[in-house]
Amino acid sequence: MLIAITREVSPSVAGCELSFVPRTEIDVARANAQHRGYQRALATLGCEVRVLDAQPDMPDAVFVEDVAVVVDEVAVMTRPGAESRRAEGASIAEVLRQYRRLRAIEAPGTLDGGDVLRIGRMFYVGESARSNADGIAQLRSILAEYGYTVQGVPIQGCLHLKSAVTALDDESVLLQPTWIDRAAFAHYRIVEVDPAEEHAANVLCIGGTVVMPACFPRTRARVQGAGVDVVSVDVSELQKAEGAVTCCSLVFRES
Ligand code: CIR
Repeated sequence: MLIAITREVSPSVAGCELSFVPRTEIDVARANAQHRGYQRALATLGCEVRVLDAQPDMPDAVFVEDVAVVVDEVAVMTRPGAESRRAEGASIAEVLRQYRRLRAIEAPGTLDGGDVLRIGRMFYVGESARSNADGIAQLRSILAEYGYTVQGVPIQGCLHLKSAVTALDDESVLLQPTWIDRAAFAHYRIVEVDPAEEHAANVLCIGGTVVMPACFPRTRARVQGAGVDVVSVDVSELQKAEGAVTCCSLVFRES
């Protein structure tokens, strides 16, 4: 059984961190409705969806992906790069403790889960404004204990590594070539986003199907053309908070 941890949208989401997206008004009720649609999509794909209460004082707390990295053997609590987000992990740690032993990234390391892309036994980690060399080195040393390899990857012009590249399956990636060097992923089959859909590289792969935002039909066609099944969800309000589909859940095997 797959567990998907999610958290309701904070009523204060309008005060979210923004780096590469201009601030526009967010309709919180609509964001919540879209978020429920996202949760339904995960349930349809076989996840047991857990929904944590909103954190009224933490605008970005819906983006649970950023506070932990979960593998079969361990959950690593991150230390998010944005100071405003450092308190989000405590309640997530309490839930993850029910499933995994916990480790943690310590200061001065910083790491956002959005920078961490797993493909098989490899972890690619974005060298971003949110994840520093110390945080990446700590993750490398923790995951090496379990036989995983961690490799830093430079990105430019976007928030996280997974803004620029995500996995379609263990052999294929969906990539935005203006934000990341294709060469780092040359040994995978590379599907590029449609040039008209700048933010389309963030998709969430669950059991062979990818969840992606509904507003990227051209890239969806490319992904389907590569033989990958797609489920589309409308997350337009969450995109205004610089989120997308990977960031709204932590998905892992129950045991
Ligand atoms: C932030 O800037 O931290 C949030 N407004 C968006 C985080 C999105 N996280 C993700 O894609 N993993």
